[in-house]
This record gives sequence, C-alpha cells and structure tokens, in this order.
Amino acid sequence: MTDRRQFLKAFVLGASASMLAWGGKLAAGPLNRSGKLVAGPAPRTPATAAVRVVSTWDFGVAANRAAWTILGKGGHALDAVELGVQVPESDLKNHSVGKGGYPDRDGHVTLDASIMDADGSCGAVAALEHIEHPISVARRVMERTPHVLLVGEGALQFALEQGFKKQDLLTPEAEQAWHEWLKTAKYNPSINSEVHDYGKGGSTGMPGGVNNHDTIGMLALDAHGKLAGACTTSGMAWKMRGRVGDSPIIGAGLYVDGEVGGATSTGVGEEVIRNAGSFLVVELMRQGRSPHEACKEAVMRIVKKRREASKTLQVGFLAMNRDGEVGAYAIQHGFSYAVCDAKKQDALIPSQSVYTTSYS
Ligand code: SD4
Repeated sequence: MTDRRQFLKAFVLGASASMLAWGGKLAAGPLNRSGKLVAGPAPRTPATAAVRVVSTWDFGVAANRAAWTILGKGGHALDAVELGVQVPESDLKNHSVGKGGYPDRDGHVTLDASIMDADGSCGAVAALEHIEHPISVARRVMERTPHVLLVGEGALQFALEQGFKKQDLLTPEAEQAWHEWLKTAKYNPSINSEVHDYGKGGSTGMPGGVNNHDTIGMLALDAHGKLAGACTTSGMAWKMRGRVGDSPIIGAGLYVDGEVGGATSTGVGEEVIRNAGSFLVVELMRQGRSPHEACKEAVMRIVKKRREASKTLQVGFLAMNRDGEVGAYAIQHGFSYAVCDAKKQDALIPSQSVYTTSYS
C-alpha cells in the first residue's frame, strides 16, 4: 500500500488539470427529470461518450482497465464490473480485497461482496472464506438462486457446488502482519487509514504505511445505456469473527437503479449501514441532486449524527448517474476514485472531503 500512497501523491500533485477538466463536467448541474420519472424512464440512446466505468481508490485504475475490455467493445456493464473487480481480488499485494486480504482477529480471511444490475437484480455473499472471487459467487447467487445474500458456511457450500475452487487465501505476508497485530491485539475497529495509518503503523498495529480498509466499489454504464455495480472487500483487518461490513449489504455498500444511477461506498461499513448510504445517494439523485451533491449530502448525514467520531473515521461515496455523470465525497482527505471512458483510460481523481487536511 506504500505504492498506493506514492501513486496517489503523484496524482494529487499532477492531476489538478484533469480534475478541473472533470470538474467542468461535474459542475454541469443537477439532473432535471421532474415529471419523467413519474411516467417512467424516458427512452434514450446513450452517447458513446457516456460509456464509462468508475471505481474507488487507486487500484480502481487497473480494475477499470479490465472492465473497459468489455465496455469498450459494447459489452454489458454487469460483465464489466464483475471482471473489473476481480483484478484487486486476485492482487496479492492488495490487503483489503480478495486473496491476500488481511484476516479477522482469529486469522481467517473472510470476504464480502455484492453485485447489482440496472433492473434491481442483485446478489451478495458475506463472511465467505476460501474463494478467490467472491464477486463471482455473488453473481451466481443473483442468477442461480431466488435469494439475495448467502453467508459463511452456506455461501462456501454454494460456491463449491457451483464449481469454485477452494483455496487458502491467507498469504504469508498477510499472516505475518496478523502476527504483528497479535503482539498487542488492540481491538479498535473504528480506525481509518487516512487518519492514522499511513507511514505510522497507526493504532491498529499495521505495518507502517499499510492501509487497513480499502474496498473496491465499481459502477459501469454500458453502450446499451445500462448501469451495473459491484463491491468487494476483505473488510476491516483484525475484525471480530463474523463481522460483516456494508459491502455485501444492498443499499449500504452498493445500490443501482437503472432509472437514476448507482452508488457505492468505502470506509467504516458500520456508519454506511446505519445510514443506508448507497441507497440514500441514489434516492438523492432521484430527487434531482447531482452525483457529487448526493454523495456530499450522504456524507454529511453521517457527520451530523457522529460529529465527534467523524473527525477520526473515514467514509467515502462514489456515484454515477444514468447519464454517466460522476461524483464523490468523503469525510477525510485522501479518498480517490478512478474513471475510465473512451477519452481517458487512467484518470485518478482526488475526492473532495469534509476535512481537507490530514488529521494529526
Ligand atoms: C467494511 N467498507 O467492511 C468495508 C471495507 C472497508 O474501506 O473498510 N472499506 O466496512
């Protein structure tokens, strides 16, 4: 994650021009569709320029690239988001998503993931162990069961029945970090990396510079005008066994409504669940807010309720409306999101935030 930090720094310094370019688009104003939604979505043919994929954090750049191999050829958003988020799920250097993720406090790597299509179809898994691509199991839940969410042993059983391979997800590096944490075993699940951890080790006992909670949330709009979203994580490092965050909870870590747009979140999942965060963002867009405004309002709801605590916790929302307009907002400085479309493949954009300077 030190790489992530350096990469992010480079972009923060160098990306002001691209941010301004994007900012121009984002500042285009709220959607105006009053009346149209009452009568149902207006028929539309999306412009090629609107075909777009966005995702959280710097590892979203590589994930977007993978998604673009499908979107760029006119493929479906649902296939794109599944393929895209598989990239960090397989990245052993990424300690917050998929294989290589940091384990819970008992040493088990447990994964949460959800996927959602424009028509409201969705699937999710929570506390799933031994499967490298929880996002693909979530998709099977959506497509091959009448259910939305499978958890723990049952989710694993289903995955194995579906032909997924059982494997050990705890890498030597993650195991070593866990052993480091065990030396103090301080249980402090509400910390966040932007506040405490970079370069310090932080109150979690993370190795210096290591980030303890970066989920990938991805939203895509395809050439057919359809939206889809995916969200996948190993959750908070050293969490209690059985702890599930927002990422597999439809309406919390992810929500998509093809008539309006989609939203996804990263950060302290408990705060997102308490506020039905991604659902809130989408509903605010339905009421006419731009993606940026909707994300900001959802963040402010959390901050208002948790004014003191919000100084030291991180939540970030990322949203895209059905026209491909993108917005984000976070509590803490340091959240970034990646954008990829026909014009720009590797944009990484620093999000605006409530607190504009690092906490110290
Ligand atoms: C969770 N939101 O489990 C997820 C993971 C995370 O930054 O911490 N993301 O709460």
